[in-house]
Order: sequence, then C-alpha cells, then structure tokens
Amino acid sequence: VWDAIWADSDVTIDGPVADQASLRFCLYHNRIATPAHTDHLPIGARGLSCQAYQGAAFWDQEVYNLPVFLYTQPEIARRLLVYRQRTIDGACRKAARHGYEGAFYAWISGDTGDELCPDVFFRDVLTGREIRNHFNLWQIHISPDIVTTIDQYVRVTGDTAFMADHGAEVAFEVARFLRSRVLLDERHGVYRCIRLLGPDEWHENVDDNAFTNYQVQAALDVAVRSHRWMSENAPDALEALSRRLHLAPDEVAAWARVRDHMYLPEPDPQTGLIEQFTGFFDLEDVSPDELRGRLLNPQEYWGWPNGVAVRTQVSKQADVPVLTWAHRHRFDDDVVAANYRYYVPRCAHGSTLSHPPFGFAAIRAGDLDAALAHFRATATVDLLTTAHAVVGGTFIGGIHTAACGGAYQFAVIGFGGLDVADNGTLTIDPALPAEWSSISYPVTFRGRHLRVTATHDDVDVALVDGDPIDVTIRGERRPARS
Ligand code: IFM
Repeated sequence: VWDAIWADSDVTIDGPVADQASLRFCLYHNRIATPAHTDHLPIGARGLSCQAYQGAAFWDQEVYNLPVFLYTQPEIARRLLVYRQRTIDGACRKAARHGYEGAFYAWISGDTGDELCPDVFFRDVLTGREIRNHFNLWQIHISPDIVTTIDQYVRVTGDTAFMADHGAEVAFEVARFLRSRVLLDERHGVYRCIRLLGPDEWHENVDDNAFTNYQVQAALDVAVRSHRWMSENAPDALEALSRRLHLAPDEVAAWARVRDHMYLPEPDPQTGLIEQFTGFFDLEDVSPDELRGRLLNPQEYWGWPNGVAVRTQVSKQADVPVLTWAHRHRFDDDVVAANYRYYVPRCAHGSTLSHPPFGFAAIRAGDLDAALAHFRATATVDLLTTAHAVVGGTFIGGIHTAACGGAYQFAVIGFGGLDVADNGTLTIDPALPAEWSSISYPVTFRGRHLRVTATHDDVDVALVDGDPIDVTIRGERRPARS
C-alpha cells in the first residue's frame, strides 16, 4: 500500500538532504492524518497526534491538506468534499441558529458538521479571565473556501458529475448563507461583509476583510455558474435538487447581483497594496519584535480584545498573501511582490499556516532564497520546534497537518510550478531555489499519470500512462513526452 502511495505522491529534490527528508515527513503525516477510506470523516487539524482541536477539520482541510490529493489521488480529494456535503445539515443548523439562511460551515467541524468551536478559546493569563473569541461566529470564510475548492476539484479532475451529484447542493446552500450574511451599502451600491475576522485571527470585529470578500464573490460565482451548467447539462438533477432545497426562482438572480456588486478591496494604483481590512493602514505601524517587548507575560494572547497586536498592523498569520495565493490568476507579479514586501515584516507567523502563502508570494516576487526559508519554516515545524504548543492557556501542539499539506504545495505548486489555467490546461512553470538543482514529481491529471522533472534550465513532462495530452511548459503549449 505504501509503495503505491509513494509512487503517486513522492517528490524528489536534488538538494540538501534535510529538505528532502522534511518534505517526506510532511507527505507522510498529511497522508496518515487523512481518513482516505471514507467520506464520513474530516482531516483533523492535528491529525491523530493529540486531542488538541478534537480531531476536527478547519479551513486547513480545503486550503492546505486537500490540494495534495487533487494532483496525486483525486479520489481522496473527492471523499473529503463529499464529507462536506454529508455534514451540510450541521452547517444549516449553525446558519439557522444565528439567524442566517443556507449553510454556514463550522469553524471546527467533526463528524456531524455541527460547530465544535467554543465561545471561549483562550484565557487572559494575567487575570485568569475568559476571553470571548469569535472564531465560530465571525470567521466566515470557511464556507466559501469549501465552495471554491469544489470548483477547483472539478476544474482539475474534469469530474463534472461531482457538481451535479454533490457540489451544487453545497454551492447553493453556501450562496444562500452568503447572501443573507452580506450587507447592502446603499450609499455606494455595493455589498459588504461587516463584523468578521479573516485568516489573521488577532484582528476580530473588522469589516471587509479582503480575502473573505474575494472568496465570497468567487463562491457566489461558482453557485451561479453551476446552476447554469446544470440547467444545460443535467436539467433533471437540477430540478430534483431545486425541489429538495425549495429553491425559489429569483434566488439565483439575487446571488448573481451580490456577486456583481460585491465590494472587493483593489490594489492601490500607486503602491499595489491591498488593505487587509477597512482601516488596517491607519493602525499603529510597529514590528512584531517591538510588540514582544510590550508583553507583561510571555504567554499573553496577542489578539482580541485587548492583546498587544489589536491596535497595530501586526498580523498573527498570512492574510493578504492568502488572497494573492488563492486568487493568483487575478493579480500580477508586481502586486503580489508589493504585498509580500509590505506584509512580511509585519507578520508574527503565530500559526504554521502562515509561511506557505508568504513563500508562494516570495516566489512570484523572484526572491527564491526567502521562499526557501519559508519552505523550511513550514516543513520542519514539527521536527525542529515546539513553539506555540500552549497559547493563552490552551494546548494547541501536536502535528500541524496544514503545514504538512503546505510543504507539498510549496514544493510542487510553488517551486515546481504546477497549475491549471482557467481554460483547463495543465501548466508547468518551475522556479527552483539555488540550493536545489532539480525537482521531480508525479501528477495525476484527468485520467493521466505524468512525471514532471525540472532543473534550473530544463523542464521535462513525461506521460507515464493515459491518452496523449498537451501541457503548457513555461508558456509554450506542447504534447507531454510519451
Ligand atoms: O485553522 C487554523 C487557524 O488559521 C489558525 N489557528 C489554528 C487553526 C487550526 O490549524
């Protein structure tokens, strides 16, 4: 079994042996954390390594863990997404409980999909008093993250039946939730997301987090497009689903209206900077080190409501870089680079989810040494450090499975340059750090098995089995070598 798993997923690096070993460590842990045999269970944020986070899934599953399977064992990616459909009742219960429509997915999701995230996550170590965190209520991007990943799954695998059988229900219910969650700003004629938190968990109760708003728009677009696709290609399935969900005739038009008028914080035309949320650039501009000096107790929680970071531009983890990663086809290299340079000195990397988006941005900025440093910080986090095992009195240690998935994405999608263009073509555009002389990885794509081998000068894409296929290598379209 392991031989087959490694044949589908092992990545070989010709470079420092520690990079190779730590990457394999991550691949191994991502795989053993995954309930690959069933669509009834999620990937726990700490896998099976400990009881922290209760074996439950976060956005980590879709954004960090799952892409490994998308290109290696897509049937596992599929099961993880079916898990989201199976647990939609829990998400609908959560939406209804908070006065919304549709499916509001749990920030911490177990086997029923009900919200497991408590209201109180941390304690103030100075007073011993509870801190009311709003991860469960205001961190809403998990729902659109799931929908955009479903779209990505269909785009990469070509498994369009998935949309009709499973994905559309999730997309429609999430669209309902988002429509009921956004607010119409009548003065400016736009829809906004107010009172939320984005990936940077230290800044709660903010408005128009850029990553969230773009994800909301993208998820609504998936819902509208899937509805149209089903009406043309699977009308019977659409009719049955519409009946089951009591879909009113004007709902899809309302989703399209919100999509078309969603407020999206654009890059500043002069600087290229995207503001993390409204008012972020007005906050105090200090470094994480300076903030560390302000702590009264090293175990203090830095975030909401009174932590040292709250009134500053210091973020807990990558936020805008997650946007430029997830929507990488929307932003050019200059914008990605400008935001990388601005946000990296202001980030404390207080989560292992932080380095991968920064690293991808560093690759686009052409700073491959910095990217390699981010890769190593990700891939070795459980081998070389026990940092952040306890925060605000809560144990959050164990194996960081998101970092494990992030390390693969770093190697294959980042340095290895693997992507799927909007027109569905496989594209390979590697950028190796100086210390690596080559990388080689297998790719499963639309029924084919391919092997990509790249050095600093050459890229070879070999078709191992399956029908001939064109790939775009460094901008040039040609058939994979058979
Ligand atoms: O999902 C993450 C979150 O982004 C940061 N805190 C830990 C969670 C689980 O890994």
